[in-house]
Order: sequence, then C-alpha cells, then structure tokens
Amino acid sequence: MKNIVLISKSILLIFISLIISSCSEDEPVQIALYLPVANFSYEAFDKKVVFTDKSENADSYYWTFGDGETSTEQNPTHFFKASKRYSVELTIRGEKGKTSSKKMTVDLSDGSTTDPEDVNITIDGDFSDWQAVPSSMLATSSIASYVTDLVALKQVQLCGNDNYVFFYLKADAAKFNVVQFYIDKDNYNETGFLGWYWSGIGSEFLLEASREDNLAPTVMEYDDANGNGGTGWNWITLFDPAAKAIEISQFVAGENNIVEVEGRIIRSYVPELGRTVKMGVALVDASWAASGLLPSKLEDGGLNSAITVKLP
Ligand SMILES: [Ca+2]
Ligand SMILES: [Ca+2]
Repeated sequence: MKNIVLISKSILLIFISLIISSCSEDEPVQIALYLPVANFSYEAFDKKVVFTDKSENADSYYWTFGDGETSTEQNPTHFFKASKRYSVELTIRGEKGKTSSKKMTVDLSDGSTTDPEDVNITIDGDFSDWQAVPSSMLATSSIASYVTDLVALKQVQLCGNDNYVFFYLKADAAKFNVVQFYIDKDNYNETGFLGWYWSGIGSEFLLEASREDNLAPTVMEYDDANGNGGTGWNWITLFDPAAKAIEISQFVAGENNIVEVEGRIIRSYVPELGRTVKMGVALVDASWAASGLLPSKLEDGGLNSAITVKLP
C-alpha cells in the first residue's frame, strides 16, 4: 500500500515536472528523493539476538555487532560470545547513495533482554494485582531466615512500566520511620555512590521518605564530582517532598506491627532510568538507626547484590 502511494506520488511529481518543463524549457526537472532513515529493534534470547530492520527507504544494509562481526542481511540473527554490552550499528544506503546510521546498546549482561511486557499496578491497598505481573518483569526480595539484625523490612517487590516504577513494601511499623530507595539508574557500578549495604550497585539517586509524611520523598542525586563515585556521602537535593515523586496506597496493618503498602515512583522525577535498574531498599527507625535491609546481607555477613528490575 505504501509502495503504491510512493509510486503514485513519484508519477505525480514527474508528471508535474514534465508540465513545468514543457512550459519553460530552461527550468531544471524536479525529482523527489526519498531519504533513507535507519532504525531497528532487537530481541535477545540469552546470547542469541534477533534483529528486526525498521528502516525507511533502504536499498542495502550493513550491520556491525560490536564484536568484530558484520552482516549485510536485512534481519540478521547474531550469536554473541559473552554476556556483556555490545554497541550495534546499522548503516543503510538508499537512493543516490545516501546513507543513514542507527546505533544501539545491546545489553546481555543480565542474561535476559527480551522486550518487556506492559505491567500495571493499581495503588489501592489491594495487593493481589502483583500476582498478575509476569515473572520476567517482577523483582522480589524477602528477608533471609538467618538474618538477626536489620529485620524491620520483610519484603520488597518492584516492577515498572513507561511511566512508573511500582513498589510493594512489607515492614515492621515499630521500626519503620524512613524508607530509602537507592537507585542505580544505569546498572553500572562505576558511576554513582557505592553504598555500604550492597555490592555492585553505584547509585545515582536516593529517594528518602518518612512514613509520617506518606512517603513523600526528598529526591537526591549523587554528586559524582565531589563524591568521586566512591563511598563519600555527597548528595545534591533535586526535589523536596512537595514534588510528590511517590504516590502510595494506605498502609494496611496486619499482626505483630506488620504494615504493607504499595506505591509508585514517577519515573520522570528520576531522570535517565535505564531499562535495567538496580535498587536497594533500607529502613531507618525513629532514631535514624538502620533497621531494615533488602536484599539482606549474605549469611557470612558479606554484602549481597542489589535487586535488579526490568523496565520498558
Ligand atoms: Ca493494588
Ligand atoms: Ca550507576
């Protein structure tokens, strides 16, 4: 259908050009040029990646996969050797040799990069909708049985869609005054704050919110220039609680001081989140002592890695 439209447009342009040129012999004939625009998507299955061309006006294709391999197929399937990040580039050539390129990072570092499914959570204090979240999009961390201190945080669940990162918390209300979400936006521990609680997480953002304030958070960005990407505590306040970067349900009270709450972090308040985000959640009690931690430390006391959540 598109081709027919393009052809008829071309015929029309040529026809008009002929009329113009027959009217005035000195005018050059105008011929429309359809410029190439490179684009593609991909789906990864472990280290096998299926690329789908989404370009416009391409006559030929040239792929570089970032591992020294190339292809001239329109829709190549490529097998990578390692589970890491590759910079893949598609260059297309169209009419009159015009070219266009598109570059994308293919991140195989966490083993699954299939296109995420859309998820949604209603912030209503009914937690049954979490069971409908596809397992590939749901990240859950529960307190380990061997944990004897920092026991206030029992469970965290995370998932996200284009607009929100949804969270579920289950905690001991007697020891839960402030929640801290440490967010590694780029899943890259050489940028951001290297916390004391987890390994392999370099947090760019910290959302710190008190229960009395309905979790209205102060959003802080790590000051890389003055913290030097290490463990120096140096954050810049981006938004104060009035910005309402978090919306929550009511706290649902259970037995033994347990409370449950679901909420959503508005993604636009935490800029530049990648599609794979690492997060750690800590609780602080009324005297500002750490009281809860998920993921928990390892059984030997060593640092655990953070929760990894997939976002669209
Ligand atoms: Ca709900
Ligand atoms: Ca980082």
